Amino acid sequence: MRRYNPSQLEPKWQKIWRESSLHDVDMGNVKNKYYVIPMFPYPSGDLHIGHWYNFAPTDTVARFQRMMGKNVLTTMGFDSFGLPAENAAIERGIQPAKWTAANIATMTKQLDQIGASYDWSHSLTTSHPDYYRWNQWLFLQLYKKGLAYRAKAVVNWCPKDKTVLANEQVVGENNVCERCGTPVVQKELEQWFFKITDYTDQLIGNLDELDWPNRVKTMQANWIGKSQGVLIKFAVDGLDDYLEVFTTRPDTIFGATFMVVAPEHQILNKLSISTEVKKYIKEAGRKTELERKEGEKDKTGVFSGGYAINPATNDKIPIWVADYVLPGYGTGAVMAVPAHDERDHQFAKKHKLPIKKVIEGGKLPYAGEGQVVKSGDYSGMDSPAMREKVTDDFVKKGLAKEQTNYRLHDWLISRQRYWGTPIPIVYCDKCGIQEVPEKDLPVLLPEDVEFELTGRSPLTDRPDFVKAKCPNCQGSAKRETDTMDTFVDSSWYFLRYLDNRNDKAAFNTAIINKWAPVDHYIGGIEHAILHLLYARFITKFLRDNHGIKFDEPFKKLTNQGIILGPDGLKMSKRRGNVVNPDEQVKSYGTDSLRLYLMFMGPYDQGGPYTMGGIAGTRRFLDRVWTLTQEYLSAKDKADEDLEEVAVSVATHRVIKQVTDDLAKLNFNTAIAAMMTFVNELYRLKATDGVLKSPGWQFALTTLTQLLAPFAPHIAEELWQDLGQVPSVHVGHWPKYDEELITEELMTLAVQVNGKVRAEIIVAANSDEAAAVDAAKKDPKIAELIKSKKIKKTFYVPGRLVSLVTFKKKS
Ligand code: ANZ
Ligand code: ZN
Repeated sequence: MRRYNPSQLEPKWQKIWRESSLHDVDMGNVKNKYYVIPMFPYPSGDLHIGHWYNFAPTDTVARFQRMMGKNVLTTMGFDSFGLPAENAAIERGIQPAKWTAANIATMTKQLDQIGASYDWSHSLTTSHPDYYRWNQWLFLQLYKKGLAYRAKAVVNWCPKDKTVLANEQVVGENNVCERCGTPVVQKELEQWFFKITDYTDQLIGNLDELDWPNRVKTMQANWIGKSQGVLIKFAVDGLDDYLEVFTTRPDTIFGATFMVVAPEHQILNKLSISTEVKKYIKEAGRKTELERKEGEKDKTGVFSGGYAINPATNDKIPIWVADYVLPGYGTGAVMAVPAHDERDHQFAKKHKLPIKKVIEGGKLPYAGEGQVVKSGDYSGMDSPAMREKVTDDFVKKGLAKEQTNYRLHDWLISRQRYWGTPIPIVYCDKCGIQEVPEKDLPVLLPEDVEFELTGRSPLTDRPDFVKAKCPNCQGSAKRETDTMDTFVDSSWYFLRYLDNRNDKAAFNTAIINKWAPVDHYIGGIEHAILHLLYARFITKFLRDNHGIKFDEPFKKLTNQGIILGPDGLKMSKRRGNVVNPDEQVKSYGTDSLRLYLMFMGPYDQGGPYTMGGIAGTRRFLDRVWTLTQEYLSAKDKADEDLEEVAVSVATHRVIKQVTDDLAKLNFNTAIAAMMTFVNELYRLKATDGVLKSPGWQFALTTLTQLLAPFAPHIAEELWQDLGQVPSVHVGHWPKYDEELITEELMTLAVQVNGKVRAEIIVAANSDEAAAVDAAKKDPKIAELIKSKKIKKTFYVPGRLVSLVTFKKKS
């Protein structure tokens, strides 16, 4: 008998599929289109098990949909711009372009091992000019609409290297430059932004329509952070000026016992502040926004020396400066209500400021609703009612204005980095900012640059890049040396996949409108916010300006879970618990690895990778193989008259299970159903003695079909062995006969000593003996009655089986 040898048959089929272009899609046939992709990877150089966990199940979805009759497009690309290539260049003295190309070559080979049904002719690499040229085009479209603009923004700045640093390049307790150890300062620089805030309402509004995990929708909504409140003016004592605050709780205004402003607030220029306050402001300027949020618990702050007048009570209340108030949110000033706001409460305790309760409810700080007290004429009202009333009253007095605030800022897209898409702008002394004409795109990124250890972008040291001609006056101009955030690259690549060879346009809109949106997008939860938000924004922009006819880029989204090391901990080189997929393929084969990844747990949860586990799925495939080979050598002796109901019912049942489970991406239960089915076949084989009844051909061909999306290679081989043509992967998904399943079977509750302990499924015509027998074989029941003797049995056909045992046998 032929042995199952995946290391021979897997590469064989991969070659045959590739050479026959089996998975190349007919783009002209859009009636049944199904566009499913994983999130494309950054080419770090090694395909790790997390990639497999994203890509293999995505391919299973693609193969399943194809067999269900869909015209499926699935492909793969590389998100190849970004900082790691620059770091590698500095560490190893290799050009980012070369390093990236080498990594892509390695990963492409590793990707082949997955046995995925990619149509590689739709692939793309974002660091190639034929892609990033269209990034530049996109930038210009946004610019023409006023949605790409330049403005000052605070950045991390190393005064020694004279360079901007990303947050992760600011290290240590004292926030020093990762390269030279100099303390990092915050500096305002001109940066490029995309005006995503023009789309805020739609970005929230459309969330409802999406077939996405609720968790992701909530994260997006929180990130956008829509908050309805009021702007209220507080006069500043002794100045002809006022402090404006943003509050969502104007009903607590009688409890505002002090004010807090951000260290950056302009009012501080007008108050005469002490050196202590100046020092505090300077220190706050050194912290990043993230650190300020983290350090919030300390509630540091200083009294500014100034006072404001609470417009509700006319009390003079002190103005404090504290870095828990963020300059970029609301007005950068708050009315502090320590009785009803957690942060204000902590601050008041620490700095011994008065706390005045104005809402009845629980223990302070009480942030809920309740009856208003100590609030003048408003006392006695419910807090929501007061909110409306006090807002109205203050608006009438010209002291307040209703306002909706968002946490979402415009998208800062410029990076003072080399390995990214050059921004297509030049600066002319005479004409100012000038866009590079579309016909002159791409602005090519030089691929042979020198990395000075200064950390400065090598582009700034390349006169041949920087020197440009002004498109307006033809005079000399300077080219923009900032490059784009790589999130720009990934914000529309799924559209370019569809028309990736187009050298006249970013894409042909007619093709996009036929094939997009993506029907199913699968990837990690780490992209729940930024990548998806940016892709949604760019899609809406293209809809408004470039004829795209849909609102959202990804109809359905699935997030996979995380694979842990065999020890149950996060995989890391340091811990030595990293599982290398190449080695797993070598030892067990691609199909076993794919199957195991989908069997180990619910897909959105992941779990620990165990060697025993993959050995188990390999054993399962061995059993499938052996059974099929045994059948093949016995089938000539088939006996047409043999009874085959059991085989047939079991087969129809497993089709239904796997079909239903796959549609819901319940890979693990689908695989478990196939395992149960194979066990059942082995049991039937043992009873029949030989594999002679005609039902076996049906059972085994069906099994290969069901296995095909999961373990495509062994399925193809056995399909051929069973005499089937053409490829199992272009054939149809098996259908089940609903009647055969439901008519032939019934569910019975099993009682032990009067309590329902299990449910069993038995043939509909079972008599009492058969039902009792089946009940005793149920694992749960078997365990319960293990050391007991049955005294009496009881049977209600279609309803239940009841077992009564003797009290413990002595
Ligand atoms: C008084 C008050 C009383 C507040 C109370 C809350 C509870 P969201 O919902 O997130 O928009 N706030 C306003 N600007 C701030 C800033 N720049 N930095 C830090 N906090 C700021 O939060 C709005 C609330 O956050 C505002 O309502 C304000 O505190 C605070 F019982 O005003 B509240
Ligand atoms: Zn000019």
